Amino acid sequence: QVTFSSFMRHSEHMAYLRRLAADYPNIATVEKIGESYEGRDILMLKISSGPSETSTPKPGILIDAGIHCREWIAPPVALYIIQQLVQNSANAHMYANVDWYIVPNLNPDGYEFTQSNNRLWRKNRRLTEGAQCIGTDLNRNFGYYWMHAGASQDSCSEIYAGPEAFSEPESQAIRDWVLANGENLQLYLSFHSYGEMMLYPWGYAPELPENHEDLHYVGQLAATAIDQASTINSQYRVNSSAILLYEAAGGSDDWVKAEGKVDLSYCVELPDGDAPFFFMIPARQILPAVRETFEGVKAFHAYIEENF
Ligand code: 0X9
Ligand code: ZN
Repeated sequence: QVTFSSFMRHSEHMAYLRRLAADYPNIATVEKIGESYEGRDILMLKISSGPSETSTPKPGILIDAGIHCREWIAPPVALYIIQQLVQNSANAHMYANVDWYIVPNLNPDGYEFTQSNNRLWRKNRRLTEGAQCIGTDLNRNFGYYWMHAGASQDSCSEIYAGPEAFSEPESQAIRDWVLANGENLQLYLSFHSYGEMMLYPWGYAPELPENHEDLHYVGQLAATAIDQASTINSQYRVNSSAILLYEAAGGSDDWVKAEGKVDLSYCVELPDGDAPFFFMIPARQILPAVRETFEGVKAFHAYIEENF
């Protein structure tokens, strides 16, 4: 079970997914989409009421969290979405016509390292052959305009992009799943922290995709829903990554949009833990943060259900 009153270990996240799949076999299934460098499972929970009964397939929503392992609020947000969909019957309508694919922890090695060694670790834990320092920034390792801007070839850098695009098992896991199963995906959300921002592509350069008006409109719908529900005074900003934040190539959001062909793709920068904690959001703020974020997810879902 999950209570959202404390941060859980990776093994507890995975046990929760397996438990749900066992308890709710008609709607929840677990798929292992890959393994981290140190051999931890990367699991996805699929939530679906079953195949479409018409000739049009159901739209899918792909969500991941934990790419940057110190951003501890992200996995609970994904787990709360899972809990609310599967275990709160008031939300059953949300998977009637839409399929959900949720990966609560894409960087389990890094996450466990932040639990036991270094709370502020950001990258994964693989040592590139011949490199000096451990770890690749998974959000610089995706293969769309890889290394174009805001990324480094110095292995000791926090934004080390890896020796080549998709050199890491964790980024490969999402890539391979999207390429094999992504045809009907309409929305991608990647949860990060912090800053209360709804970021859309492009991140590699201050240029906008052709559907930027839709991206902005839908992002704003979600942002407004969160702000209105917020009990911690969240105030989201909505814009493209490169324009609002900084140029940074190799992000999952850019790749999923460009190569995964998912038109609506966002990096959601969740709230922080207030100065001086930031990434180190205190456990008592988990519940308010996950609750308000779910209101944004409801707004995203409503748009997808209505438009696809
Ligand atoms: O720098 C990042 O990877 C993200 N910010 S964070 O503070 N969580 O590290 C922003 C990524 C935005 N998307 C792209 N640049 N593609
Ligand atoms: Zn991040």
